[in-house]
Amino acid sequence: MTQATTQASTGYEPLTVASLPQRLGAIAALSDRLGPDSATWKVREVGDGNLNLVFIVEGSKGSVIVKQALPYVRLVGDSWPLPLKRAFYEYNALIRQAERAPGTVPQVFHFDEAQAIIAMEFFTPHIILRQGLIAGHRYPGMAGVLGKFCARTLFRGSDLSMDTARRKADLRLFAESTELCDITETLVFTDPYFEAERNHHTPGLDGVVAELRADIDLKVEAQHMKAKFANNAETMLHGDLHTGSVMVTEDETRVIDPEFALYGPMGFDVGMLLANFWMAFFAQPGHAEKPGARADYQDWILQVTADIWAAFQAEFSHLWRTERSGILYERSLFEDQGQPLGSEQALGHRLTHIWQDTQGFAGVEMIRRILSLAHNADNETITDEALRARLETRQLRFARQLVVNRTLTASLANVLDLARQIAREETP
Ligand code: SR1
Ligand code: MG
Repeated sequence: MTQATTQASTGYEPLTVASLPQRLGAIAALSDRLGPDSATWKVREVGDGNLNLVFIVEGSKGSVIVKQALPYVRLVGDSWPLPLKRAFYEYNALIRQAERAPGTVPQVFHFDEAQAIIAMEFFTPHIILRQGLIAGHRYPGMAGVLGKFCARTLFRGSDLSMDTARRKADLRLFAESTELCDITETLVFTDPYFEAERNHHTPGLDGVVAELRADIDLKVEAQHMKAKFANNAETMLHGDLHTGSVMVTEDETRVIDPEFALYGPMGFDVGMLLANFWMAFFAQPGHAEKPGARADYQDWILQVTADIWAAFQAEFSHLWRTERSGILYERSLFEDQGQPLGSEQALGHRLTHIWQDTQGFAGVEMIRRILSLAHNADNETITDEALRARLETRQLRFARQLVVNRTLTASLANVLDLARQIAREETP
């Protein structure tokens, strides 16, 4: 891989640990927080994601995160170019999420579109949730925060809440984020279902992978999920809401990294989030100190997913009853006509629709994290390859059921029963 080069037309240049203090030292929004003498700032590059440079900058007064987009996919190299404009979408998503779910996302201190730089609040001593789940840590208030975050951002970014002019302006704005949208369309919904060039999987999975790719019902349903993703601009999504996009301490939960933000179906964010907890659930035997040591912890993870969904439903219902001011299901048609039951009926239908989509999107997310390009550390850090293959096989079987049976599974309790049952079965 060669390093990103200066882009002559815009003056874009990637930051380095050495150049950052001098390049950003004159920005008052940063020196106010870090201290005026930028030569004394301590800078570390900590980006371990798939796409960007991420620096922690510490000064005498405090610390900030400086995130800069690279003109290519970091995970792959400069053979896969990617527009810098994704920083613009991330910035726009962050300021909207801050309005819609206050206190949950990093505050932005400075944005430079030409340099694709966002300087923002550094959450410390928080860690990435995925690492906490691998280590077996519990986070008591997390489910409530995540459920509310989804309900607030998804409801308040939709036609249920926004006026038509602002909603359509936002739809136009995010519709231009075509390259990141294309990444999701390709890596999540298409590549897993055939031998795409960028795919890879654990060697012991060859048999089950062949079975899945021969499974016409699964393939058709996965394409129905892709059609929903591409055609249903219900709300502004985070777009990449996995456990690597959540930072936690025992008392605080924060959501980061919405660069994949786009208008899409509500169930996409909820489904991706629950999928990543379900993958953490199935992967636990690969991290157990001794066989069976993580059994209680697995129960806790499943309970978290139940609590997220319950918090989501409760908050979404509350917003439906108190903030429904957009162009859909207008109060003038229901409450104002003395028909509050009509609006409750419609709410029930919307929640059922989101629940069905949630299952389908959760299933395709799990499948792609095992078969497509971008895997997750829950599975990848299991060094015993045979064990990893067994645990991933269970995830694939569970995911297949979610996608194919999403309209038939009545409740989340049924889904959790299925997870427990598949986790108990010995995989051939
Ligand atoms: C090429 S980017 C691969 C993945 O990383 C991001 O976090 C998204 O999940 C994307 O699908
Ligand atoms: Mg990310």
